[in-house]
Amino acid sequence: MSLLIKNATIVTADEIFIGDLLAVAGVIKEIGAGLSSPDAEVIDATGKYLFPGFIDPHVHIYLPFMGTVSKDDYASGSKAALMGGTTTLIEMCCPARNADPVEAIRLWKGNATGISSCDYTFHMGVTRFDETTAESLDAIVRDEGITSLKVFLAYKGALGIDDRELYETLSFAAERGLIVTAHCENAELVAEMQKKLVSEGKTGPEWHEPSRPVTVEAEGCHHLMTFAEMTGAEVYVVHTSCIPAVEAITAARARGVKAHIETVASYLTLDSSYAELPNFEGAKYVMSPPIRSKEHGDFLWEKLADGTIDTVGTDHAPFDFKTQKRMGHPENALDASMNATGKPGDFTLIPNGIPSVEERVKLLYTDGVCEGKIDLQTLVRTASTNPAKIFGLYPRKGALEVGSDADLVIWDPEFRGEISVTTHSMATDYSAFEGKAIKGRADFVTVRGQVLVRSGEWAGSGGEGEFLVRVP
Ligand code: DUC
Ligand code: ZN
Ligand code: ZN
Repeated sequence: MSLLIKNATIVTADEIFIGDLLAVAGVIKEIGAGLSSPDAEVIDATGKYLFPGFIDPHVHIYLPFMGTVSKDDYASGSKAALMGGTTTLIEMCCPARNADPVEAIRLWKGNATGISSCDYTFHMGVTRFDETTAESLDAIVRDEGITSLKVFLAYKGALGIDDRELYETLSFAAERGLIVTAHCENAELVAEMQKKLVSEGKTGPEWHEPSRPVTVEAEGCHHLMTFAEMTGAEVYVVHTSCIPAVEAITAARARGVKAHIETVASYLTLDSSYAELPNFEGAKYVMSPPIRSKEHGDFLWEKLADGTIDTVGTDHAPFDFKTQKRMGHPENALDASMNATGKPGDFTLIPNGIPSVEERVKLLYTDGVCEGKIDLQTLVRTASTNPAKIFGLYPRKGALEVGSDADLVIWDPEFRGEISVTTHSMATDYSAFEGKAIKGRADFVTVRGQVLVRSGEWAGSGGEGEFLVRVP
């Protein structure tokens, strides 16, 4: 099946021009002016942007975490992604510390196979490094087509690893040309701050941010940078939220460390006041690292625009408000054993995460492009092209080039709407962006030429996505 998109304003990471694009058998066949193809479905994109499919480099679809499991599956998660213009998902495979890594990646892949409508791959979580780990990871790279790893410097006693394990993971990756993504917060400091605040009776969601202040994140980043410098590993800091964290990474870059920086849409468009909302509503905004005060968000926009920050993901981690987030409510604590003090009901029990895979591009467009904080090319560069380049998917993904996959987003800049839980496709019972006015939407979205969103409506049937094999 062929698709001919006419008169679009074609936007890539490097240029903007008006033209036509012909996709045949799932790949881009021709880009130019006055194209015709008798067999093709023709879409008139006059007055609309044509973007390469957006890539979310950081999502959780299946996440057993903090005593519960995230809410989406690949049916809802990939549909939500596509409705928002995201055509490729890179999910974190996060096995329990005692789990077998090969079994884990097969479990995570199995969740997506035949169900995901997006194309997808995984960062392999290293939650333990012992004498068997190198062999398992080699098998995962060779047999499962994975080339990026994920480590947590936070979540002590759960997903987190210690310094010896960090050293071994980075050395292993450096030897094999793999990239290591990392959640950077000092786990000991978080644990101590949590204990202190809860013992002082500071138990509401608004105390989550003070328990993991910017210094704690900056220390985590500096820590990772030191280990990357010592081992020569290429690293990627996920969900960078604040000024000192970016500064710790740029200082390391100046010393020659190969480090990439990701931020997420929630840090750019929300601020710490949301976690202070009454009636436990603040729990909706609890994620880690926490959402910071506005000055940090402003700084992140600047660093996105000037190219310091490489990518924007979401850290989509969907938990229901009425049940899961309420695990940290005094009246509804489900598992007192996880509490830092042994008492039920405090912010340390609120599952960390914000559902956002559907909203990333809308938020970047509305609050970034329309407000003059970033230009269209920066949108494409940070939300599509750079993730593809960094994670070995370019130019199959992240590009509008002859031979690239026909992952296409026709964006209507005139559309005006509002974000709401009543219309979103994510499985959660709330939206962190409820009532937000939105400019623009993904009108048509294709994955390898298959039209999965048509005139802003879902047109997929599920399972159209493919696993993306990568090689180091
Ligand atoms: N941070 C979150 O907020 N949720 C999932 C995991 C993480 O690192
Ligand atoms: Zn994280
Ligand atoms: Zn994450």
